[in-house]
Amino acid sequence: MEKIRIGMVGYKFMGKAHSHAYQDLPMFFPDIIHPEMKVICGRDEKAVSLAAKQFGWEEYTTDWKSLLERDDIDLIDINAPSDVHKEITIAAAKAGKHVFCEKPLALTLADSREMLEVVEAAGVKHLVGFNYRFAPAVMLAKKLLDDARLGEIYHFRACFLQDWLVDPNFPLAWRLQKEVAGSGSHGDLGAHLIDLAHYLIGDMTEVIGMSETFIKERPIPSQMSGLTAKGSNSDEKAPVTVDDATLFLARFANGALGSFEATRYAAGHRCTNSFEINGSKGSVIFDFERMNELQVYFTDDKEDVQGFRRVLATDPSHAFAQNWWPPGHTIGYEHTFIHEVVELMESFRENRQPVPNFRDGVKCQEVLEAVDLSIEKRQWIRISEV
Ligand code: SOE
Repeated sequence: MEKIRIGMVGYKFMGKAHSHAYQDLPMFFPDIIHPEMKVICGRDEKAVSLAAKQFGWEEYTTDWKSLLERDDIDLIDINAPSDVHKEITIAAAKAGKHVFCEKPLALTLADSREMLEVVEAAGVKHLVGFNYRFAPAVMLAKKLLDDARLGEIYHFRACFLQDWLVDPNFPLAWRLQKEVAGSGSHGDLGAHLIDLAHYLIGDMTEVIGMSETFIKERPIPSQMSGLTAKGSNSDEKAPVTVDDATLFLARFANGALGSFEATRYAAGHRCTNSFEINGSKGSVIFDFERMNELQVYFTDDKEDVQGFRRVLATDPSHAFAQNWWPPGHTIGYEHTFIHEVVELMESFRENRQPVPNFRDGVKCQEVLEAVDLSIEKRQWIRISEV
């Protein structure tokens, strides 16, 4: 197999990020299987035709079902809003196509389980878009944990803080509508934290949460243009049906304690996706806004120089670094998607499932749902209950 031929549904924020990854990959990873950007699909013909040209797709269509009928497409990339993930995934897998789906996998846990069942029965490859795993500094934290260099783990403390909803006139985007997005900050931002927790620390056993919708109604958008849109032309308002912020506590199977905070109301925080891990032999701190760095502390450093050191994850010993620039020449957000696609392409060569796949997507959805249930019941919920 020389190339994986892609049909992509969605062309906005994630569509651009994925397209860029497909475009850039061959230049920096010449020795692996490459994607072929066949067809991009979107509902608005004018917009999708422009995206096709700008992002480098061979063709465009407004009918996603037509992608499934084509013999020259191997994989469907779904980055349209969450309410269409399930239908497209199931149809794609049944048509024998591999699936790369953005997070959160589905609107509900039951839907995500059904999606997993179908892709497994179809024997296709499945990848879920938890791109932050692929920041080399996060992968360095994972290596330190796997090598037991932080010892026994006591704490995982994570925040995903954004501030694009602080403006009460920010319009009612699809991410604020439950029937399209499933949930608000919880599924959009918290999902990334939950996945990082699973990747780095392991399974959670129980959770308890709280959430709030601070601004209950917002202007109906005349047109949305991404997260930076300000205000709306419409005077008419409609209810926000998702959480603005969700916080929860968790216990991990290995005995560690976790705390999680996801909000779009943290003024001044544009994209603070951060975590801290404390173990018996040391700690690490990661903040996505300084994504090339991992702060590392070891308890056995000599007392007179003890303290957090800033490790730049750009040396040849760090994940993916050899394919980029000389040490100290940093990479960005878009590279997490390129690394994600490298994992996808390598899974074809190595004849295995890529990671994170739909099993990880379902595990994340279990925690999302357990937290929702705990909020509803105002009590701790075991993950095994959902
Ligand atoms: C918007 O809140 C958003 O783009 C999320 O949807 C992404 O998953 C996250 O990576 C950045 O913020």
